[in-house]
Amino acid sequence: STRSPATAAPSNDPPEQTRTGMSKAALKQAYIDNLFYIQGRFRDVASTYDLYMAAAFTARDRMLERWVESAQVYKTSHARTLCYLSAEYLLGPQLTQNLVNLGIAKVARAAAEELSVDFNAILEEEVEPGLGSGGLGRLAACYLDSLATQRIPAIGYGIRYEFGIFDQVIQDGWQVERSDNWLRNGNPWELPRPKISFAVRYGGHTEQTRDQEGRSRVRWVPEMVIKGVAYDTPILGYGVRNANLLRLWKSEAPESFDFQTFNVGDYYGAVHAKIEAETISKVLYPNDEPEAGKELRLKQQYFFVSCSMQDMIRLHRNTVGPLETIHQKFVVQLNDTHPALAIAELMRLLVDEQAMTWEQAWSITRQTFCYTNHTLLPEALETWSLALFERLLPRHLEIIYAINQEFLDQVRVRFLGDEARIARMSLIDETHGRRIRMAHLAVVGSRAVNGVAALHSKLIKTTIFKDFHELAPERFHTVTNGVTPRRFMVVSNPRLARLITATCGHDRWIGDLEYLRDLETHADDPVLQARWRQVKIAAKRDLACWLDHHTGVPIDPEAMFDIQAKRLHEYKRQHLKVLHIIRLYQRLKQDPSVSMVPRAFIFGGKAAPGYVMAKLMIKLINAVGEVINRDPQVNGYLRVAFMPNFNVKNGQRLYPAADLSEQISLAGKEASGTGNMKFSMNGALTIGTDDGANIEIREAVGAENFFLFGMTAEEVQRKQAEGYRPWALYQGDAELKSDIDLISSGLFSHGDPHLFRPLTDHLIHADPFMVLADYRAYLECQERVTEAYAQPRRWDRMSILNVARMGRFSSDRAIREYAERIWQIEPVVLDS
Ligand code: NBY
Repeated sequence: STRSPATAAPSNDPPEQTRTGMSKAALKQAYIDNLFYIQGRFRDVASTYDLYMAAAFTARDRMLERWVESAQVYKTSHARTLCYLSAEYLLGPQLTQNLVNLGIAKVARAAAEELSVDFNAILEEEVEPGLGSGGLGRLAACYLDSLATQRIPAIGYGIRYEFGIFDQVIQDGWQVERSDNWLRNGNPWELPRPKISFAVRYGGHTEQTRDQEGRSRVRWVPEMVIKGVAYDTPILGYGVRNANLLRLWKSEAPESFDFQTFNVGDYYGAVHAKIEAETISKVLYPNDEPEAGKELRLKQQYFFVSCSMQDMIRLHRNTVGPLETIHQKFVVQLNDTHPALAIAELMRLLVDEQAMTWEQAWSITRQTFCYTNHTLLPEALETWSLALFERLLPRHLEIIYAINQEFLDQVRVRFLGDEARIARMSLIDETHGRRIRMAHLAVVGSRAVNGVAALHSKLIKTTIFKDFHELAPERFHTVTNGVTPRRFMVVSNPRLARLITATCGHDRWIGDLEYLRDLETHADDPVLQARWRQVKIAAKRDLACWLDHHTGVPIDPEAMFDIQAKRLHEYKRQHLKVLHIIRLYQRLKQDPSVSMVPRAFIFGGKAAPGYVMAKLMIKLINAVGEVINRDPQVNGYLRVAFMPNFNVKNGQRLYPAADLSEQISLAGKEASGTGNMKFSMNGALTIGTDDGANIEIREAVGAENFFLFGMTAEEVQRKQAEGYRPWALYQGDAELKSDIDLISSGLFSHGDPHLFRPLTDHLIHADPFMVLADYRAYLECQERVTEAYAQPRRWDRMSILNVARMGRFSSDRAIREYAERIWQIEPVVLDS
């Protein structure tokens, strides 16, 4: 009957195991049980949403088993634990990822299908937690996956934003932001921990007092107190029993908030305080560069950092004990400067609340933290106005002053009388109104500092951190970013994964990506090449179908898929790509008989809501697309589509379908890039500049399998020092001039010559990212791309070799490097 959960089929599992059994029969039974006991539904009336939730809980039960086991083993082991502090985690959809890491992706699908559940439909139902804005947040998510896979005990700490990165819709070619209410249907992956909560204080003033022994102490009398509550998400490793923990903090008002004020009759005041407390974790700031002076953002940073440091101390107390050894048990990795306040907060907790001496607290703190820098753009380095900081965190300002004084005294000893150097290195910038330099705090308070690619690490030592490098060169490291092959190959490109496994004769590559090398000897095999092409065309068909449905742009899957997907930013130079498209368009219009490889240009990416130029670039892409796509004279050769709402889920549709990956930032500006790795791992060839991790990808796959163009970082520096004059380039290159002039003519703006003027004027007169300087080299390089694509066997070989040689760019390798060189943390093996 339909009144109680049906029995699926006789189970082969021992009875005590059925709840978390891994057989198909056990999974079917668990699925039906969860549908019934959690969703309160039986099969016939269950909605797709109910079916998704039942599947999620079925996976979660199995995850919890590993999680509890890991927690028990970690607790008794003497291994160190890594605390990864990040304001962002861009996790993406969880269900398939977790099934893969449980090792039951196939059998779970079969079980669902035997229950007549359309598995693809339930996957579409899943909303992703978009708790990040771009590469930095996604890197944190890849590292969580690899930390567990590499068996490193780790806790990811962050913020449980109620609203993540906005959803992007395109209206009339413009980006429109829609709020992302990702929690509206509930989140099956998290466990609320109401008992794990900490008070977080803001504002007020400090007082000098004495303790019982008569030592002088500081007491902070805050103006506002809120609390942070833990929400835990289990993170599984692949091919291991280890499971780690992502602990995100939600802000709430303290329980007692209303009574005090309510009793004196100020009910609205009490409600207001509650709203203010809840606001702190309400929304992610959608910028991929800091926006100066946002008070709420500083509150957010302090909020999660304070909860995390208090939690770390609590955990240490629960297990090993004496606070003096906390740096032996924990390492804290700062994902950029957003959590750098943790340095001052740990000092405060140790000195003010645990009555430790300043010297001992500083020694412990200095041995605990490590800092990763993710940007070289000087304007993107985070600073806080001193006035705001003092108002919100008066005690932390005192601590930062004290750290600064001690630090600058040391600098003075080394560089006697070099006051310019002192001013440059100070934690306080006195040149733009008084501001706190978070990057300097992060460097001074850490035992290791690293960049995210070889070039980037070299550049931070010679530019933004030059003085610090001269002072303590041994603290500077490099760890090139990586991405997880579980999500970006196995989950998102199952056809390719199957082909690789069949060709290599094993699937060891999933847990150790260097094994992709086994493909190399098959690169010229015509049978493999034919299958390789079939896999690519199938992915292209899927994407074309999705794009047609969501944008109305029909794309021929036989065309070359030329894709640029990343945040919209001038330094990433989406407009350089647009100039290339316009050039091809003009060539075809002038000579319709010109031979051309059909190309589909596909863009994806969000613009920061306040970044006017980036939003205008989106409009330009769509405007050019509109003209080209409806012009029958060219649209057999050229198509332009803008994928709306590029996020993890949609990214997973793009990477498998790309023939050509666009990585065309101005050399020296892209710290690493990680999309470049995702594309290449899926068999796309890269056209790219000498920038970030492109350089290392090219080295790995072979220069002959990579399309390099443009200036080097050194040439960029030299040109800028000489005085860069884009106007002369514009005047001196007739095609370049005519491409830019076509934009200014109004052809793409229904006759309005003004719409794109801010963009074209900026290119001609300022061009800070030197689009015009690389234009010619880019066009020429694209000719080489066309030539290679016209020789399918050559292209296939290059594509296979790209995949075969991408092993180094697994986040597993990156995490092993961090663990060995920076953290000195040993893996903890769980048996059974
Ligand atoms: O980090 C990116 C870099 O641009 C990219 O080259 C690198 O591969 C990636 C991982 O290392 N940076 C990035 O994504 N940054 C942000 O998303 C970001 C977000 C917020 C703020 C600053 C940067 N903020 O200050 O609010």
